[in-house]
Amino acid sequence: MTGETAHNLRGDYSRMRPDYTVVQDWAGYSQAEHDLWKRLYARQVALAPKYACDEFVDTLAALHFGDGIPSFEAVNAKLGRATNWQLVAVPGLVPDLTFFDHLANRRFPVTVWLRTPEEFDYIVEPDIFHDFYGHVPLLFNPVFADYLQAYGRGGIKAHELGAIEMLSRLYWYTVEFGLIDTPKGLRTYGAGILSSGGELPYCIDSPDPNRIGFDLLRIMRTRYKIDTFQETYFVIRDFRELFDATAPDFTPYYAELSGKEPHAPSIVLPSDRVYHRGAAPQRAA
Ligand code: HBI
Ligand code: FE
Repeated sequence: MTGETAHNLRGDYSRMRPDYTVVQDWAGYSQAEHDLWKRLYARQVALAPKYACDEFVDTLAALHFGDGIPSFEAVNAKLGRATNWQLVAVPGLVPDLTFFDHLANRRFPVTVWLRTPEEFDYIVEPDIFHDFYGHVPLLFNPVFADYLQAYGRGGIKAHELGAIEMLSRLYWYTVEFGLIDTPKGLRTYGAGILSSGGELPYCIDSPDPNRIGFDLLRIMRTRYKIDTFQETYFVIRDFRELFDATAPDFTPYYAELSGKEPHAPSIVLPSDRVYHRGAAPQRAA
């Protein structure tokens, strides 16, 4: 989310440090919250083998955080050894530049509050289940972990160039809603999908959305919606493709795209490498 300010968000921003980090206060979670976490986890982990990439499923199996809300401290010991990343507790969404700065320093911001039972199926703002269950397992993958740091560094530069909107589309269509082509067929690695009860089967099984091969400039020019299932998913061949795409300096890409009309989320272009053309009627731009 870009441009959110603290006053219209759910978290408690009253006791945060200048870098927006807070204490997780793991002892403060109620049994009801731990039980809700267990229900959310049980639903998603049952679907993971069929729809999530192996890198996610294998790490999930090794981490054992299904019994209740995890303590970031406990996971940080393992995560630090695996890829030298650390989780930092935050009250919720933080300003773009703060977010990028944490990623650029291999710190992943994880929200401390958990959704209500009424939000079991859907929540707009990222809560601890989305941030932790969706994002943390892939931080154990060395190539993906390096990609995320490169994204953070790119974000700081994009902020200076006024290009955050284009760069956040890259994050949206990869880190949050990306698909990956595997010998077993298409799978997802996107946190927004992995933590969603409905979108996890939908992104692979539904005939409605487009599924198009990864193309950096195409993605940075394609708008997205934050409150519906995606109308288009982009497919990488492997994480190396993602990391290599972020190696060059993006300044010339921003220059090439500036002034050009962004694409609607549902469009399919003649230049697209199409895995699946969506059956949904082309919605209004
Ligand atoms: N803050 N805590 C948190 N988590 C996010 O995923 C996040 C954020 N701030 C901004 C943001 N994401 C995106 O808009 C970035 O792409 C800029
Ligand atoms: Fe996220």
